[in-house]
Amino acid sequence: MILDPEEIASYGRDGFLVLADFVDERACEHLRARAFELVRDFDPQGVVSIFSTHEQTRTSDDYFLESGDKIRFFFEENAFLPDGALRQSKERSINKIGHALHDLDPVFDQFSRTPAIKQLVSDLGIVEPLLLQSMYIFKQPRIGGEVTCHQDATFLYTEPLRLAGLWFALEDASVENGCLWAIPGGHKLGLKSRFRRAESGGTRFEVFDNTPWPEDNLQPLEVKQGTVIVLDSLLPHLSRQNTSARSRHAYTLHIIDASAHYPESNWLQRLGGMPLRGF
Ligand SMILES: O=C(O)CCC(=O)C(=O)O
Repeated sequence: MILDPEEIASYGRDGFLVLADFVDERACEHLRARAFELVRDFDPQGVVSIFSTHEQTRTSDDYFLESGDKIRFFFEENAFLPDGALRQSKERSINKIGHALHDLDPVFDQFSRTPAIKQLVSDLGIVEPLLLQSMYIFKQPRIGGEVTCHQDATFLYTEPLRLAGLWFALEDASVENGCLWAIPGGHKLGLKSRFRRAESGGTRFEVFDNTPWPEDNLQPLEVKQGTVIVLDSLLPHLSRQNTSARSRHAYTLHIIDASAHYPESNWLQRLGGMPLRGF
């Protein structure tokens, strides 16, 4: 076991767990260097045109909805000028890379499938783990956009709920550069909505409870490089805009249990047939 009984109890109580020094500095820097290489080799031309055509909603929806078994690059909302050109370099414009880095890139595969992560996920009660989704989040200096309060189960729903989120700090994260914030105990409030594929194409939210989050109870999770934050699938969490001059790189991994049903209505699907894998 990696988690002791006290940590398991606090995870049950708060809905999150902060484990400092889970990943060593070398591994964090190796992943950062690999992300920089992926961005260097990425030709934004095709994607910029997708986001700047008249059919913007449909084509950008498709680019997103087909990304479950691909490595795709998503821009910050304010990355484009009115004529569709990037305001600044692509290196400073990308919000995140997703969503199958862990299966398609050898460096991300190795980072995601260590014995320590395997044990952590087992300690969380996931018996037949499948690595569903990975994201490299840049939270760019000055323009890194906010992520509004949400539960991960809204986006990655299973029946019954068997989903764990792992958020790895690849750089120090503070209030200044847009760290995570969470509502301790908020995972007991129930699932508020599901983000699903719409029958008519695109996506829609199915809302079960539209009362506002008790955001007065939000707590900042300021952490050092190498920390992993474990998130219950129902935990409300967010990150604010990065207004500082420092980036805040993070890597996230979402793992489900093969024994739970994964609906075809979830936005994230592996349409190309590449199977999900465990550790
Ligand atoms: O890293 C962030 O800024 C937010 C990430 C997040 O909330 C998520 O991936 O669910």
